[in-house]
Amino acid sequence: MRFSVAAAATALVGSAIAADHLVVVGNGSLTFEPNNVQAAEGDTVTFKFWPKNHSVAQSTFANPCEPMSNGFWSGYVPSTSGAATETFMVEVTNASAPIWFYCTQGQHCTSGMAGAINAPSSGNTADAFIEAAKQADNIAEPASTAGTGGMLMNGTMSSTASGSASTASSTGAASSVNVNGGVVFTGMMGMFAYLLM
Ligand SMILES: *[C@@H]1O[C@H](CO)[C@@H](O)[C@H](O)[C@H]1NC(C)=O
Ligand SMILES: *[C@@H]1O[C@H](CO)[C@@H](O)[C@H](O)[C@H]1NC(C)=O
Ligand SMILES: *[C@@H]1O[C@H](CO)[C@@H](O)[C@H](O)[C@H]1NC(C)=O
Ligand SMILES: *[C@@H]1O[C@H](CO)[C@@H](O)[C@H](O)[C@H]1NC(C)=O
Ligand SMILES: [Cu+2]
Repeated sequence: MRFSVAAAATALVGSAIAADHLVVVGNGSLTFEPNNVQAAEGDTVTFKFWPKNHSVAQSTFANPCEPMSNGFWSGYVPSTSGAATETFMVEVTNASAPIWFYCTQGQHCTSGMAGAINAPSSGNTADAFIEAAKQADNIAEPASTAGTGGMLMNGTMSSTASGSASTASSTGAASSVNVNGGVVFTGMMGMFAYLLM
């Protein structure tokens, strides 16, 4: 456990200048806003869910509405009014590698509910990806557990909590974190221990 705590402390220091980028999910339309987040390495992206019952899953440019193997998955985050208290955060570990994602609910993906992190401005652009999503013949949802590859949080993060929360990696570890005055790490220490082995 001592190594785990050291790793957590290092991550805290390292993430002090990392930015968090908000993605508004389904606020009155079947969209992610913005639909192409520009994020630096170490930055986090937080998805916030408006009604009705959306999700975000990582896919590939080639298959926009199907889960990428070992990709992230929020699970469904329903809301009846305004943003759900539950949010999903992923960390960008390589700013040169575009990350593609979509909503797995019903026909949302083929309605264009898809987006990207660091999509290039030519070639495989975010617009081209969304157009491809609209043409997709197949929509599938991940078989993985809600929270895979990121952190599900329930509540508003305080400024002191944001640094530690951004230590979530998108390597497939499922974490559930309750931010309620403080941060409760669930599975995080195990994840650090794993990374150090
Ligand atoms: C949600 O949509 C409403 C209506 O367009 C807009 O006024 C509001 O600013 C949006 N909220 C966010 C967080 O984008
Ligand atoms: C959200 O959608 C999923 C998948 O369609 C469904 O299983 C779940 O029951 C829905 N949740 C609510 C609260 O509607
Ligand atoms: C980052 O992504 C780019 C583009 O996919 C890849 O060429 C590069 O090897 C990746 N870097 C690391 C450290 O994984
Ligand atoms: C989030 O927290 C609230 C208040 O503690 C609780 O009522 C709700 O069930 C929680 N939601 C989830 C998805 O854990
Ligand atoms: Cu949706």
